[in-house]
Amino acid sequence: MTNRNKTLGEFIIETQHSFQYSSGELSKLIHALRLAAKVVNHEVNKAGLVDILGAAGDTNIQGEDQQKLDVLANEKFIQSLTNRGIVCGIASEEEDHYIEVNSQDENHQNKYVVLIDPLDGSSNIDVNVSVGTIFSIYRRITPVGTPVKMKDFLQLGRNQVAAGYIVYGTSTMLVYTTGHGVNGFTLNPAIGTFYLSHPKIQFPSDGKIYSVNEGNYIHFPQGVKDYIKYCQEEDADRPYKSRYIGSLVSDFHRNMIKGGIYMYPKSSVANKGKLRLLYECNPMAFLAEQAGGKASDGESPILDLVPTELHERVPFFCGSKNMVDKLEEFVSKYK
Ligand code: AHM
Ligand code: MG
Repeated sequence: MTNRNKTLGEFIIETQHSFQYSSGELSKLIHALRLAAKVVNHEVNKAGLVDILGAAGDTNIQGEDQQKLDVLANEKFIQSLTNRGIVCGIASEEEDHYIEVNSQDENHQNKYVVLIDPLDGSSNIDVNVSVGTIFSIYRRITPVGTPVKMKDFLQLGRNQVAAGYIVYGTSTMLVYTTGHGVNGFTLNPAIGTFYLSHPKIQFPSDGKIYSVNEGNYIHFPQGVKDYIKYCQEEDADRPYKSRYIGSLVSDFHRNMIKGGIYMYPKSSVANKGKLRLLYECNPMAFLAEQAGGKASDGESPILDLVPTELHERVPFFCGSKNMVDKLEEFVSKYK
């Protein structure tokens, strides 16, 4: 059997030994995410057929309308993760507070916390544009068997033991890392199996795509404006192409395959940008670094930022290493 047709299940078993804690629990956790991904994929794919589109009527903690599929994806991932006795806590973009798992059971040995954005880019759902799920996994730092605490979630991105995303696109892919490179698996919908389709993904060190919501240009810091102008200037390999789906997972995925930079800067109307550090930026930054790319808040590596709250936002620049270096060079001129 070649790498090309290895299933995700086989891959998880084969690579389990390379994980430093190697008790099999992380593997079970990835299995749980894989299962929920298939269920959510099924729901996303039939979104146009049944009456599950549109806002559910609630707003989440950031004051945004929740789409019904957000709620459903949130439920599915939480269910799948709590059923297996592996995680001690879950934080989700769709939940105001973190969820304690098994906190009543003093004998539980659950070591992992999961932070998740169950359906990112959900404003794209009702126009049939790709959405994604993003996940980030840490070992708890408080003692096993005790209720999970906020500090288990507010860890440095560098401490992540695994991270990944599912992109519900023209095909559905699960892409993840456990700190040994990045591998991508494509779902064969006919039989419901993920196959290793993109082994050892590498971010090209240079790229020709920049992804940013240019409608906000007027509000961006001058360094970012200058970098955007640089992207648009005529030179040997420029102007770059502008590609912005408005779905972080999809924009990131394309840039990682083709080479490019994704930007969500701070602005004069949002002084920390939009994206959430813990369950959007950190997992993407871990994947980017593992694939040879780079992620920064404009000055410092995302993975070195000290989180202070569950839903905090941070400016985010992520992609091909040389492009992010260049962006930082422009930003540093206005320090
Ligand atoms: P969400 O978590 O509410 O879906 O917001 C995150 C999304 C990203 O996927 C995307 O890159 C970005 O928001 C787009 O924001 P904007 O419409 O402001 O460009
Ligand atoms: Mg999101």
